Amino acid sequence: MGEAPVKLISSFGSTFSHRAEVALRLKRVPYELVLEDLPNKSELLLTHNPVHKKVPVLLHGDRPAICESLVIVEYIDECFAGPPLLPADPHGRATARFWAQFIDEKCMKSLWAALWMEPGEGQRKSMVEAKGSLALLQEHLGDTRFFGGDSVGLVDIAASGIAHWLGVMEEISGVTVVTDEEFPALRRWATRYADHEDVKGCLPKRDELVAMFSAFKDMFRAMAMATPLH
Ligand SMILES: N[C@@H](CCC(=O)N[C@@H](CS)C(=O)NCC(=O)O)C(=O)O
Repeated sequence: MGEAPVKLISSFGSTFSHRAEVALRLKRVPYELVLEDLPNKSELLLTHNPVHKKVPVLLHGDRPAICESLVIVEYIDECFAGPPLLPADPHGRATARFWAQFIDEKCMKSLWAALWMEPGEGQRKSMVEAKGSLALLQEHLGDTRFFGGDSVGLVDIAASGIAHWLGVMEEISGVTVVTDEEFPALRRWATRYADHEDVKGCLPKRDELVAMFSAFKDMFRAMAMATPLH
């Protein structure tokens, strides 16, 4: 099965798609990248992810598609040889999954609200929550190079949005969450992650992200206000 062709349905600038692509690169899996225009979703995407209609979607041979970025990363890890993305022991694996889920459920949601809500009580509470969650994440990192130890693993991949996309969103929204003073270890990790050879090869350029996401500023604000965290 390992040799069957791999196709990744992705979209430019998608942090979730980056997760799947970087996993393929770290494992040295040849793949074809199919870029979606999300406002005009293709039949390919709608057919293979009829439930969420979102990227990334992984197609491996003629098996049914795999959806959801973290599920895809784990599938790639199990299916292909190459450096492991999760620890070998069940406890280590469970711990990595816990932190990957923490990033999506706690960090990303509060960061989004802190960055994009109108100034006020809700935004202030979201900022406190975002910084509290990032502080826990930083504590979990400790003084290791990567969350995965000496090499990039599931948690690093899950946190890629914090490493590369957060700075872009901070610039566009005019709200700063992560500074060198408050989060020195997290900032060092972010640089290390973005400088990693396999990561670099599939990170969208910062200025292109700024250009793209600037156009969505009003939409982001409206979305954050429509579903406030607090
Ligand atoms: N939980 C999903 C989130 C994927 C996601 O939100 N993808 C966005 C692009 S970054 C998307 O396809 N959006 C299209 C839409 O919401 O219609 C994952 O981890 O894969």
